[in-house]
Amino acid sequence: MRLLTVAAAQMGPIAADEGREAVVDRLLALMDIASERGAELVVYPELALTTFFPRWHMELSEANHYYETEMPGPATKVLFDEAKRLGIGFCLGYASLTAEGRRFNVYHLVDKTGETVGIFQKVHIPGHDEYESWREFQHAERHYFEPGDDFPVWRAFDGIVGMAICNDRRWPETYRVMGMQGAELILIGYNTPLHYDPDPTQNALAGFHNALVMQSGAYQNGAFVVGVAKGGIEEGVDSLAQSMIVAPSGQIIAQCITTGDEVAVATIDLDFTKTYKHTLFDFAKYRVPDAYRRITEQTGVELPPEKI
Ligand code: CDT
Repeated sequence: MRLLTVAAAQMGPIAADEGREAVVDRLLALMDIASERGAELVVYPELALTTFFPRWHMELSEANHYYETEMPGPATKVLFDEAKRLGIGFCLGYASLTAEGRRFNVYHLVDKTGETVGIFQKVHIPGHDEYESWREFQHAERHYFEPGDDFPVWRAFDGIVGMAICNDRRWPETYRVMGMQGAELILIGYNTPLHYDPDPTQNALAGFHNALVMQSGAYQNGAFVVGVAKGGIEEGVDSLAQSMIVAPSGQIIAQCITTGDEVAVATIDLDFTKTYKHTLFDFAKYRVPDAYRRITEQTGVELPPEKI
């Protein structure tokens, strides 16, 4: 058995004027609760240090204060210090502005000794680039972030760990690319508004779709998935909560029940991944790459919109 106690540290809303120090205090409180409950890894949401600023369209130069230029920085060092003191790892989502002026939506994994394991850059950037006046609120992630181009995995926490951010979780390739590298534990943070302007018929299905994709991704790749929300009504926009820990069986084994700051904990056995990786989803034995290639070649054309 390779037992690991993991915590989904869900956050409620972060107000636009809530300073980094106040937010970090909340992260520390969640970390302490997780640690008291035996967690060795605490997983925070996407963009966990600020409000979800892509709901507003502004000049990039006006948005700079939402980005981190160093990690740890002056406000976040205490999080690294406390985690090291407690001997707990963590995964933190934030907006990153690099020295070269590049902007990414990242997930940063830190081990129990306070050392960085890896930094993942969100690949599937949803929403739009230009201001769109017809929307109730903006989702201008494509204005604020460039996409990453990889789903790496890392050996950490005695297992093989991968990361994804929010919209990435809706795409089967996200899990499969990591699954092909043996991922046993996939960490996912999200901010999912409950109102989707391009097609409001999807609004009522937000919770269903959230569970659907993470449970399928876990099951079809024999991996544990930890999905962590920033939920509740933030600056007037209601977002999905329902953070969850999913087993390779596809079953939800822990889930948050509020829309605020809350910790859901589960002790998982990373060896349980073999139950699926070595049977139904034995990739080496059952995948048919030649067929997939042929099908992709045949269907890999872009359909004009009227035919979709
Ligand atoms: N943060 C994020 O990626 N949210 C998206 C909203 C999609 S609608 C633009 C999500 O997939 O949940």
